[in-house]
Amino acid sequence: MSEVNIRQVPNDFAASAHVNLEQYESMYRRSIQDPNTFWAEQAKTYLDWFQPWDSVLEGNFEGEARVTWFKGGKLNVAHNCLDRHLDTRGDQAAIIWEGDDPSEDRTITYRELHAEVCKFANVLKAKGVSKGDRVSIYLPMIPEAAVAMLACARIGAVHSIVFGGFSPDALRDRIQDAEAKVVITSDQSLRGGRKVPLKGNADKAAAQCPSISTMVVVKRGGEPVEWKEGRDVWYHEEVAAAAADCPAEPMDAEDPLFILYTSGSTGKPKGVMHTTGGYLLQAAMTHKLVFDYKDGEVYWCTADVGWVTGHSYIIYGPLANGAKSLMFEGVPNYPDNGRFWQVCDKHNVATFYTAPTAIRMLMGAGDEFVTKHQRSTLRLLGTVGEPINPEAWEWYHRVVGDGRCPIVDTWWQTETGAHMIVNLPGAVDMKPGSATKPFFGVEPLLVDDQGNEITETPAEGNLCIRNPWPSMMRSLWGDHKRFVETYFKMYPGLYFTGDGARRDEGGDYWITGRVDDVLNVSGHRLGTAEIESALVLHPKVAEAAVVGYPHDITGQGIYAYVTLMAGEEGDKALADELVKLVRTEIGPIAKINLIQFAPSLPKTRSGKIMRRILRKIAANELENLGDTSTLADPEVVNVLIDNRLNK
Ligand code: 6R9
Repeated sequence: MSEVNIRQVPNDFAASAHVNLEQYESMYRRSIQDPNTFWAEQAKTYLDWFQPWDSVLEGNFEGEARVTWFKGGKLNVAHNCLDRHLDTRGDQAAIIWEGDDPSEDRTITYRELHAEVCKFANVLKAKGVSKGDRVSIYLPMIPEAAVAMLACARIGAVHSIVFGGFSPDALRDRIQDAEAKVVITSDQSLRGGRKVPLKGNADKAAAQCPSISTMVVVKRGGEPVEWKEGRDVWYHEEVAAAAADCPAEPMDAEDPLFILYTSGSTGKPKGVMHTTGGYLLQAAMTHKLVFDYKDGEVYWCTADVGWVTGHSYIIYGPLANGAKSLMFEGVPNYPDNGRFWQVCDKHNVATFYTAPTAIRMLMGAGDEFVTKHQRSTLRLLGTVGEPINPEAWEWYHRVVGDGRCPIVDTWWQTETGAHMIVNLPGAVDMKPGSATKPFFGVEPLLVDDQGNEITETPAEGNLCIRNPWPSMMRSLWGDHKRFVETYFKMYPGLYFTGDGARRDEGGDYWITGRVDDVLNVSGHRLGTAEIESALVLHPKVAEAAVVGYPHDITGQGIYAYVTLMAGEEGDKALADELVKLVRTEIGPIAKINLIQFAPSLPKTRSGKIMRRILRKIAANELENLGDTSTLADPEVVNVLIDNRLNK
């Protein structure tokens, strides 16, 4: 890997960028040497405070890893994203919404969004929601999702968005864990011309959620839905009757803003909890500097608000900066594979931010879908969600960006809240496939399996972060013990990311992917344990082990090894049933690609499944299976190899 292909940001771009190399280096140095002064300055620059804080950073990653930023400071996220812009840009677009159907779009100004948020905040209050209460949001990519988030923030309620592609059971688990009072959904969702019955799913979930007293339903698809009198209300009716005046609740910087469930290596999904001040600061600052956002530009992040990328980079970061944020309801290949670029031309998009899986899919569809559109307003491209392979990077750069737009590769996580390692454009050269250098205040390091820091360079190891940063999660909802155990036990005193990384000769970081039992399929995180739990629900299944294997489009595919109960036969029909079962339990995003029925699984003498071997067989990498001598029955491996499915 020594001949790294270094690419420079074009001079004219660099000349007008918010941050150049010299500034990056001196600011980075200050952010590490004197974080309190550095972040206090940023907090005053980027946010509006009702009352100043008592202390900037308190706490560290030792012991219980209790960390606070700007404690005692009072602010409100909705005020920062809406009210403070009204005088200067009240009539400017806040959200430019593009529907699934290319003939449908809507522009919502800051003034309009502010009014709608105030009204809906009053609706929530009238339904008994007050500061600290949880509200679940299960909506498609429609403006009401932004309204719901900001209305919660305005009154201090904690939102928990559940991606619309999750099943009723997954929604139920998340509502129950958060003990939400209200769930906000829509009659249907519309994606790629297809309707999904979201309200029907929410009904199934809510039937098992005694905490839910109200279901607010947005009309989107227009088809009839079941109605539970006394619980269900229409969004449009409630909002029409609500007052447009609702003061923004002064929140402590450390009051919770949202919970977002994400997959971990074990057990049920974790409710990652973010708070108010530090989160908004780093979301706003990275949005401005990483995307080199200039006032008046149209900025487009294609993520869904059900993921952290949608939270930080469709809603909170851009709106805190008074940006024009494009929100897209549809999919990249509807009505055809040119949709992204057609939308870029239609709305004069300057910044475009998407995931490698979408880039690879569109690359496979052919250049003509891109080149038939102008893309002349594009200035910067971004990528997130998984490592981008250099081939996809080159195509994105050359074909989509006409070789003229820099690409920012942004590494971060649900847990980190905002960008952590990224090539700041105008300051840092690009290296296809590398996220390169830490953002301000972030100290990455590599640690070996024994927990020793690897100080030499180049090197490869487990990626950790040394000190707290403002937008880090503060806890797992209702389970601080699990928070400590998951992130701070493995390497005491450090935050463990779960990712592996390489540091090259130049000191730049290359994320190599998860080193734990978390899969990354199309940029979506899925725990192998969740999928295994779903598989063993089937009466014929005795045991299951799930691993990822390299997949051209989705990055990773899902490979399941299934052992059946004695006397049962594995055939195509049963495999199909199991694929369906997992889809029903978790949702369409958990699509198993390959199921291998196995008489038994390779285990150590203590009964631990040797996933390392299963991963190699699934990847069809048979040369280097490693040491199998500790297996209880080494012969099992040969049977698995003979019957492997990815040849
Ligand atoms: C923002 C987001 C986090 C995991 C993370 C890593 C992978 C994200 C990446 C990347 C390489 C990048 N990941 N961005 N890997 N390069 N630029 O995706 O959050 O859904 O929590 O996933 O995604 O493995 O640990 P989340």
